[in-house]
Amino acid sequence: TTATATATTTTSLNMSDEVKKAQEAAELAADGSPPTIFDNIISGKWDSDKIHEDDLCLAFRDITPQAPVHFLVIPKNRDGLTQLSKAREDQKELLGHLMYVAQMLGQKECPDGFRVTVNDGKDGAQSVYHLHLHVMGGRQMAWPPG
Ligand code: TR5
Repeated sequence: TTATATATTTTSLNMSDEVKKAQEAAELAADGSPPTIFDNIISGKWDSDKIHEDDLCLAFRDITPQAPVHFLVIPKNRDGLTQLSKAREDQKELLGHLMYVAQMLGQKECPDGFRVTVNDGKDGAQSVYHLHLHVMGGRQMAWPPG
């Protein structure tokens, strides 16, 4: 009985794993990675407080602000840029554009200065795998960061 129960459990686990994989595969973004919440923001499916949009990027306010001013700048087409350390050489211009837009909006909203942060991977405490620049300001920032 124990063996049968174990076999049944294993089989149903395998089946649900397969179903899960199939569901995930069906939902993969164009670059082959799972989509993130930012896809819903880019498509307009979810509301966001947008402060800038152009052909290449979008900037919107962070839902959990860590400073009086806290917004994110993201590429509209992720194209493999799940995180900064996945950047390809042909994406240098896009990376420069994101940085340029970050400072343009940053100096407008925070004339006394601001901070631009990119969290990369586990040790960088990244939680959303679609590259984003955090721009924070409107108060004295501390150093070193946590
Ligand atoms: O931790 P990392 O560096 O990956 O930053 C992800 C950021 O996305 C965090 O600062 C979150 O607060 C932010 N975030 C998460 C959600 C969200 C958001 N910013 C704006 N709008 C959001 N929506 C609608 N949903 C989120 N889950």
